[in-house]
Amino acid sequence: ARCILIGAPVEEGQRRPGCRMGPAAYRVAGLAEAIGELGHEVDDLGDLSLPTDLPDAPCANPAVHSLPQILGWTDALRDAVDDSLSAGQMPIILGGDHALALGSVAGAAAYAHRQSRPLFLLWLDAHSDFHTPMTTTSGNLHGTPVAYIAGRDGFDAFPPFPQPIPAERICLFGIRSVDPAEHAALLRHDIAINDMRVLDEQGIVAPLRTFLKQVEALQGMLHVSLDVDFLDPAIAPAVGTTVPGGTTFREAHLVMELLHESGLVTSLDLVELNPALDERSRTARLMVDLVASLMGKKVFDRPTRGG
Ligand code: DIR
Ligand code: MN
Ligand code: MN
Ligand code: MN
Repeated sequence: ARCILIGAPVEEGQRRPGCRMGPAAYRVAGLAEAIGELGHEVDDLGDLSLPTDLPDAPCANPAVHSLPQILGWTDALRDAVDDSLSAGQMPIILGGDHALALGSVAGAAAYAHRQSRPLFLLWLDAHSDFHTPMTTTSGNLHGTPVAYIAGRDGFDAFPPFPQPIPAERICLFGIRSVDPAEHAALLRHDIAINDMRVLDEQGIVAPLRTFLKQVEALQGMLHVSLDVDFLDPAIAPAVGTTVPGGTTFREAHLVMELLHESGLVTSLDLVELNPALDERSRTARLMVDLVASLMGKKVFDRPTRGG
């Protein structure tokens, strides 16, 4: 693949400072080198910056903060991802908190729409991020991208999402923290919810293969959004919203290896890394290793098993 790294130092989607250092931490941990060693072409676009003339955007929900900044980031990310897909590249977004996915997935959706290809979304996260700006009680917009992508109401301040992704093409994977308003809304949608209970019972392989088969059957594009808190806090401490009971080292690598073997991934977000909370870069290095698995790193080549 021809990869393009896009730094997105977004940290206004939540309240704890530090995610703006994420892109630098990935570079220090050797992300470009790890991808290059696997034989891929890799360019680094550098960091996007927040547009200076931000819209004045009042929100009916007084809890919501930093809306103008997030609207600015959404525009910048959407254009950057659309442009790199249009140039035949695989965008890898170095976050930055998860609010950046409001824009990155919009860019992928705009491109997919022009190509008349269906876009699928794999959301690797402890959280469902299914709030709207009207239902969030924390006011943190990093908890809203899946709702925007699915075309829920309540995003009046945002540009209309280009071609919302139908619920049956969205797969939540690894979730174990869902707020009451998200829970109620998820029950009204047909989104595949592979929460930790499902993964404990079935393992990661069967649910993931089921989803990937759907992508393959429609020759879809696949955007993967990887939140650091998908991982268990014991192996990935550098995130502001740790939730116990996350995926293990081996489970996470296996997800990445299966994604590689599928050959279906067309864009990728790496989000919520907060280097101020890391321990000698171990979370950043784990994320780099996971990307390497996604890009084809393995110990032995094995014939791909059908499934
Ligand atoms: C919580 C936490 N559901 C909220 N969300 C996220 O603030 O809306 N934490 N995404 O990472
Ligand atoms: Mn453009
Ligand atoms: Mn998230
Ligand atoms: Mn999360």
